[in-house]
Amino acid sequence: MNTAYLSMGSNIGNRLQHLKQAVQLLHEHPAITVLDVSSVYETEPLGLTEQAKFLNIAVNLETSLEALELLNVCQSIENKLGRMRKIRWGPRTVDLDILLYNHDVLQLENLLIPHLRMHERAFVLVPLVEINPEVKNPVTGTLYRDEPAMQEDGVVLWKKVQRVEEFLQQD
Ligand code: GSY
Repeated sequence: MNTAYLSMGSNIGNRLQHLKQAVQLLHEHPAITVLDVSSVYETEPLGLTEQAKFLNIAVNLETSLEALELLNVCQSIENKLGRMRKIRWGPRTVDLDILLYNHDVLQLENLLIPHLRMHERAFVLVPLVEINPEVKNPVTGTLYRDEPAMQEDGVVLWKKVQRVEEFLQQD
């Protein structure tokens, strides 16, 4: 069995609902068990700053899928929930990024693990470290909680979450 960490973000429409639907679809997949979901954080947009704030979460899951198969599942969830990839750095209904897959380092054409620049993004690190403070960069061995980006502003706790079921049931 493999373990993976995902980052999810939404800044269009009912942001919380989009994140919940994405987690629900992962949860329903026969080869995936969602183990943990972070609290929900409201975050300042990176890239195009003239856009709505994001809600971001991190998810820990267990899966029998290979990394590329998991990527396909993530992309089909993005498509199902109406993500459009028209504007680079632009607004999105929901974005699912694989951050870590076991302790693997993968450099495939369409998949980099660990996710490129994740260690520089507070909106990725803060939710990730909440669900596992011991998680390390598989390339450098550095604890993600020790990354300077953890101290950046622009990431505010929006809704406390303690269990996956609670997250999926909340309104
Ligand atoms: O990389 C994921 C999509 N995204 C985000 C995001 O999820 N959160 C914040 N705060 N800014 C972002 N810019 C992009 S692109």
